[in-house]
Amino acid sequence: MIHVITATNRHLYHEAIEQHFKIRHNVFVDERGWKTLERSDGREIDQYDNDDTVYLLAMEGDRVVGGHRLYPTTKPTMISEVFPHLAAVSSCPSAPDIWEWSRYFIVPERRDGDLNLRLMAAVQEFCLDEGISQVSAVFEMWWLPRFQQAGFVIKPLGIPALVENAWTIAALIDVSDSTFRAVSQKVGQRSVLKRCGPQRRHVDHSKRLQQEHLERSLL
Ligand code: A1S
Ligand code: SAM
Repeated sequence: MIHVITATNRHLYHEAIEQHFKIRHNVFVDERGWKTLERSDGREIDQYDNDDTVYLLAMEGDRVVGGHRLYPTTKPTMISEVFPHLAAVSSCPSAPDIWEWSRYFIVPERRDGDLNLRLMAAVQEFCLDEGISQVSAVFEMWWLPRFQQAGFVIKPLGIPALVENAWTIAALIDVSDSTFRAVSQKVGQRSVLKRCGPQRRHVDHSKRLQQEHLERSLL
């Protein structure tokens, strides 16, 4: 199953979260060569890993085999802080019901297509459950046919540009019942998510972050 991990239930997943930071280092720094993310402790962690991050991690027993994360766009995001030029046609997304999606990975031994579909289903299921209507993301162009195969509807935020020699685009991806139905039919399961321990409502949380930011800026 794909576990929903946030600040409210993270105490149940300490080992899994640490394992996933190490896998991310292996995958994104060593395999993908994203050297700006290299850290001497072998854990890949950036400014979007904090109490507001939601991790959707695929686990087999205690072993993390894949995952991705979501981050509220009512806070500064990777698009607004690192890649605003990729959203030059529209503006950088910022709304309680839009979350930024990133760090999608599968361990090499599970790259057979099956887990990939479940991870695609997971983002749609989680967002539908939570009232999140779109996710924003920065991704290399080779994701486009992958999204199309999964039935995802994409709206570009700007024109593609080279990021470290890879053609990359920022886009919004719609969350919908029809997309979720299409992808979960391919998976052959109605639900792929597992929730343990205390949960929070994420759109409400994102609204609170927006309000706090507004109050701070008025001081
Ligand atoms: C992005 C942010 C997200 C929120 C969106 O026949 P093949 O091997 O060519 O088929 C491949 C390719 O078509 C394509 N593909 C995968 N990696 C590619 C790359 N680096 N460059 C160009 N094309 C690539 O997908 C097909 C299937 O890939 P796969 O690895 O055999 O299997 P699977 O199970 O679909 O896993 C795909 C992912 C991307 C999850 C896996 O390869 C992985 O974890 N890669 C490292 C992490 C990564 O690059 N993540 C994307 C950036 S976050
Ligand atoms: N979509 C990606 C993800 O899911 O994390 C990141 C965007 S782009 C496809 C890949 C490039 O973004 C790489 O060159 C990587 O070094 C850079 N990158 C990823 N996270 C970053 C961060 N927090 N700050 C600066 N650059 C980052």
